[in-house]
Amino acid sequence: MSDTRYDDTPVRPVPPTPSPTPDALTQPAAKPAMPSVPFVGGDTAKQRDLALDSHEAGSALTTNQGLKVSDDQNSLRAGPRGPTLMEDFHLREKITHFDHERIPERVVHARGAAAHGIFQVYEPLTNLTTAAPFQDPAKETPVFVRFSTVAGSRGSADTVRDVRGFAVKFYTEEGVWDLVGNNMPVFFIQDAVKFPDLIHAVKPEPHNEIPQAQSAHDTFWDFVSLTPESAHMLMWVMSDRAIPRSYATMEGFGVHTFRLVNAEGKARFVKFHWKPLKGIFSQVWDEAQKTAGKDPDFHRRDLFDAIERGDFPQWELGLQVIEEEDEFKYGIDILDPTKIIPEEEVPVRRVGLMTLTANPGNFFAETEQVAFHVGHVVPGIDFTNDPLLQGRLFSYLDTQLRRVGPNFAELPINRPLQRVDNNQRDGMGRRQINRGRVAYFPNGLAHGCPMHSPEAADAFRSYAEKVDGAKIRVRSDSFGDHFSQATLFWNSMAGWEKDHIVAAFSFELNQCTDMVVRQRVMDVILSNIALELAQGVAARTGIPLPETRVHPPAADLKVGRSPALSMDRVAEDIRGRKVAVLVDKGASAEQLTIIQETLMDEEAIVEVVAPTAGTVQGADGLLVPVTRAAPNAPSVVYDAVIVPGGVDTSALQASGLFRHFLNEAFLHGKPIAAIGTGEQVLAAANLPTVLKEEGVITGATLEDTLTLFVEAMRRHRFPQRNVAPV
Ligand code: HDD
Repeated sequence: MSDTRYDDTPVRPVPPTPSPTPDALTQPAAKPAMPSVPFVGGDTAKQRDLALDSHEAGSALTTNQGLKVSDDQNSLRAGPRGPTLMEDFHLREKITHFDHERIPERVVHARGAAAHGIFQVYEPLTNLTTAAPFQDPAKETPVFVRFSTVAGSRGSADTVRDVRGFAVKFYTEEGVWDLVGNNMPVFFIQDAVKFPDLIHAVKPEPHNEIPQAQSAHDTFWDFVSLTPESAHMLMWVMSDRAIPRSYATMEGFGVHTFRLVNAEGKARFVKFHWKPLKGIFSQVWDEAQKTAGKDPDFHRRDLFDAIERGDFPQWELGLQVIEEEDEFKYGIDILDPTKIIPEEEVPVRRVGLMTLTANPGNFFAETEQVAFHVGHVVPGIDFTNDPLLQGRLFSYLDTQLRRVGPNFAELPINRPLQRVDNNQRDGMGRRQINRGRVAYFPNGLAHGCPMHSPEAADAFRSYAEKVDGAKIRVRSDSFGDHFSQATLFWNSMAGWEKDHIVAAFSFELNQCTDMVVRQRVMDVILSNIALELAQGVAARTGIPLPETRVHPPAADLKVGRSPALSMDRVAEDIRGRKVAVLVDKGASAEQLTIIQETLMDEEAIVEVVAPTAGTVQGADGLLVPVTRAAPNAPSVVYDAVIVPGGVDTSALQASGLFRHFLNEAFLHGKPIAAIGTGEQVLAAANLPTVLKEEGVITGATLEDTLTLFVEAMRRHRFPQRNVAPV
């Protein structure tokens, strides 16, 4: 085709453009390989359902009206250097679609990542509930799980200090059930009417939109210090629970008390828990802040990569079941979402397993458009009068209508597995074609269809709770104790956890500039939780301790401990943990192989980090392939580090990057091991080399080093080095 194909005017030669010619686009030299479209994965009923919407690989590019496009890379113009023509419908369609690509981000929980999976109950729970996922151990219920931070916008970093959302959509054969929880079992407020205030306070301040994804600013602390019911939740958010190592190492909680209802109509109260099989582990604060810069996608990447390599994250579902007659037995109001029922009082019964097995095929279509709603329940699950839950029942439907549109339930990721049939009609983006003239009930013209199901055992019927009360705007007195459980949390922490909480409160308050706000947090919140906590924060912030306590001193109430609240634990294994092996020329290739094999047998991920990418010349003339160059491999993205020996480690010893790597790993309490001459590298980094009890392993044979190293990694961190967050 000539340069004058759009008009006859000869043109001056122009420099060659890098864009392919139309011929090159239509006549590829060889048939291209099929694009590897990530399959929506797995073979659950929901994934098969989603596959119906996938497009065909190898198909021709068309407009949205189905016209084959001859050239998608040059707009239609009057001459090669002339103006673009309005007539170019393909250009306009492509650009306008692009202009409309975004939907409003979630007002909270905007930043998230999700995966598909399955849930299986261990044994039938028919005595407790008719809910479909709990009837048959042989049945796999498809799930879609979205994890999120709360305060940050869509592009914010994963590792900020925040609550994490833990929302599970069950596609049951009786409809969709959403369990929309968090990684903390309580909430800041007791009544949904306060939610807009809470979120306005924590979001960036409205005059300058600062700070992003952080609670460390005046407006948040102003609000919570005037809202003492937030005291218990503040303890969780200032603990390391708010900076998880990964989504797979977080607990999840339904927070509210719900109801389980069985076939006889008998109801019991229930609290839902998700217990991660990989254990509960966190980062430390300095590490989390640095990770936010080095790898803002840290959690999203961890989830995606783990699933891609077949290391499927798993959680057991746990239930705390309370008989109706025991409603008032626990000294708290079970309708109060700022309270837990300690696991030591009502044990968590583990009833089933959730496994995440497949990544979404398209982030927008699935993770962004998924629409959760606490009101999506199935027969056998019901609500309680928790005033926070009651308000949520309104908010979620409303937000989905605004964010995703009136027909959000028809989108592939949201639609139930069952056929939907009712008289709701039309609205923007309607997919279903409802034929016929009848869109009302009762009708005779469609023989009464679609019909009610008064007799059907699997129809939803609300639990017939007796309600009788005056219309009043008051909070029950039973919601009045805001501090005992905050103190319980404090009492249950290990020493290092307390240190981290003191450091977190101090960091946040030192970011606040308003002296009245800072003092109020001390007077109203901290001093009423524990004197030791208040003293620790006072010492680091300079905020004076109050002379008298505003609230009755909770510490004087007989508050015990709940060991289940502590994260001071050892994991069963080191599956999915990431180890850096630091090498440079002269490293022992033989040792490296043994290290890799041993750790990979434990299903850890081993990456060889060297000053540059490519390969390094190891001892014995062997070439060692490098996974990542040191500038691309910050210590914060690894859980542990090991330095093999070699003929000559002088290059490693001299490397500033490696010295920094090792020091940072030490600061963050990570297991560190060195073998043979590798110890010289630790010494060159000025690290102590005799701290076996504190996770620095030296002076042992290769075999013993690896045994001790795996053992140390099961403990995750050595906070007793006591250098990390301060
Ligand atoms: Fe909420 C999203 C969890 C209280 C209003 N919430 C949202 C998500 C999670 C939670 C995990 C993200 C879902 C997703 O991944 O798409 N929210 C909670 C928990 C709460 C809670 C555990 C307390 C126990 N939320 C809460 C209240 C209100 C809302 C009291 C309003 C009165 N939440 C919303 C919302 C969001 C939302 C505005 C924003 C985006 C969305 O729903 O889809 O409706």
